[in-house]
Amino acid sequence: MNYFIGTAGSGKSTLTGEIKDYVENRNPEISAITLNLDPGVRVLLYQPDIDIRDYIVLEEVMDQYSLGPNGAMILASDLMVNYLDDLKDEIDEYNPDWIFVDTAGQLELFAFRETGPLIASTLGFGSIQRAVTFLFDSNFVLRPNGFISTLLLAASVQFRFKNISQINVLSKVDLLDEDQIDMIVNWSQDFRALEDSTNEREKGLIRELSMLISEVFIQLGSTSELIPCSTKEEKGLELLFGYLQRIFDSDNSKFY
Ligand SMILES: Nc1nc2c(ncn2[C@@H]2O[C@H](COP(=O)(O)OP(=O)(O)O)[C@@H](O)[C@H]2O)c(=O)[nH]1
Ligand SMILES: [Mg+2]
Repeated sequence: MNYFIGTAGSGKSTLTGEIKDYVENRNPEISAITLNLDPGVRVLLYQPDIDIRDYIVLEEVMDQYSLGPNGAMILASDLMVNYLDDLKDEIDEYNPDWIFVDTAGQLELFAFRETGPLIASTLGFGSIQRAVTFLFDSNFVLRPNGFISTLLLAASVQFRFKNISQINVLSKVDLLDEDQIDMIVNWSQDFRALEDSTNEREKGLIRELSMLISEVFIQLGSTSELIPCSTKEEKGLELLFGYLQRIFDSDNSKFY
């Protein structure tokens, strides 16, 4: 069971649909389903197998509680916990090998309120294996400042989902050239390279921040290393799925 988490527009929904197709096309013996946990999304390019919108309709929440779209999104996210048994029943009916979970457009709704971690622990009932894949949007990480802000977010997400292994993905790499991809991946592996790319005035701050962040990842048993992916060019899906399989293979209990 893998949760895709990232800032609005980082590519979560697209990757959810694409990785399911990738897994099923490449490995016909593996069954995979998608679960949409974004109650506010209007159009999805994939057809989710299980959909929170069957239980919660944003417009109805707005009407019923006289809320605007932002307030209704927060409430709708919180209300998801009322339908966990229904979601579990649907999952049981599919009994899949893998579940790819698409989360709310705005990551704070899922990651920073109580709902997300609660859902992840409740749906991860029994010995179902879970992972979080955090998306770094290529549009925002080309400069050290943007990179480090996203890294801070990734670290907070890892901190919120402490017991769950996290994989970090650089999404939409078709928007970058090879040198830029190498540079950013290098930053994620070697914070000194990040410091070297930073201007003199900010070097000290970047050094301190990156050391702290790296410590968060290490303490929680993961790494900040980025996997470059593009759904547009079908790039990196194999590598990402390989990482996910390794997380789950390291534990011999049943996984979803
Ligand atoms: N260039 C490019 N655009 C992408 C890629 N993946 C998603 N997008 C675009 O990014 C936008 C947001 O994607 P979406 O999956 O809805 O993001 P979400 O808000 O995180 O679910 C859409 O316009 C997608 O077409 C990619 O690999 N490359
Ligand atoms: Mg989405």
